[in-house]
Amino acid sequence: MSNDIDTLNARFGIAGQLAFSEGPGGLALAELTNAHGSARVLLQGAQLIDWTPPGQAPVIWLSPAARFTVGKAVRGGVPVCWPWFGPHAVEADYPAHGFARSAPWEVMASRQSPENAGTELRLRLQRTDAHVAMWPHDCATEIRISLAPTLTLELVTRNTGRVAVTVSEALHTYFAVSDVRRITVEGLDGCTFFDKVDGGRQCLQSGPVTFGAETDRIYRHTGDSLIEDPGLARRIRISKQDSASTVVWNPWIDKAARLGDMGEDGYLNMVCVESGNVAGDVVSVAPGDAHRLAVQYALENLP
Ligand code: TA6
Repeated sequence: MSNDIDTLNARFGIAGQLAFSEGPGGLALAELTNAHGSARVLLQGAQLIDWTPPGQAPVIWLSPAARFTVGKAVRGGVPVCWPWFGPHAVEADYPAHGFARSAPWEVMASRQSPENAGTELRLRLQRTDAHVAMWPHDCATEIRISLAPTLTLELVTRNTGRVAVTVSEALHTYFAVSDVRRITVEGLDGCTFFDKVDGGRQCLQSGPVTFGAETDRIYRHTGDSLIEDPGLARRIRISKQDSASTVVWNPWIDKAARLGDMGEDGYLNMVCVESGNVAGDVVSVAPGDAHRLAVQYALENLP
């Protein structure tokens, strides 16, 4: 199915709630709008790049230097890391974080959700020969995005083949913060983590996570986490289901400069808190089964 804008609007548009357009770099864009705010989703990578509740600053960070290029993940938003997280275990030239985040996805469905006055969009990964060459398994990969009182993303891996498949995955969410030096990430106290800045050393988290240098940690963690942002007088609550890993990342100064698309001091205004199943917590999906990784993001006012 093509991502022809007129066809998309005819088939899936919802008056006043969901419209498709040609976005930056000519990439097809879905814009969701309702009483709970607005969100924008690139069909490439099924990458949400904006979520702004009413009266709030954007909750999701998009690099001011983001490049919108066909076949390349955009810096910021919610990149979908699938069917592997990080570098490929064997093939160094395979794309980091898998191929889903830079691939074409097709719209499967859209609906108003009367139960919560929300708007929902469902997308499916379009398998290409290149994908099959890198990952020769039969899977249908879908994502459901719902703009409602909370923002929900649900990544579904459906095994349509005859043998079990193993995936590592993450919703690699960039959250917008006032100043990363003045926020804390709560909810990880007592969790073990691999410190990727220190050679993957296993450590134990004590108290909240604070930021004063490059931070790249894979926590074994299944509960909620909270980004406390006094500068914006808000807390972002991150709830998740079927996720054994939480990744916390800020590139800080030198890595941000090496990345080249973080913008001037962009690292100060973002933190990644990623929900997934990575490192030792890969997921095996039996033939005919489906695995659902889901997150809900909600804002709370700080007193
Ligand atoms: O999730 C953290 C991480 O794995 C970091 O190590 C860093 O590589 C980051 O992802 C961004 O990766 P990307 O391929 O998007 O530049």
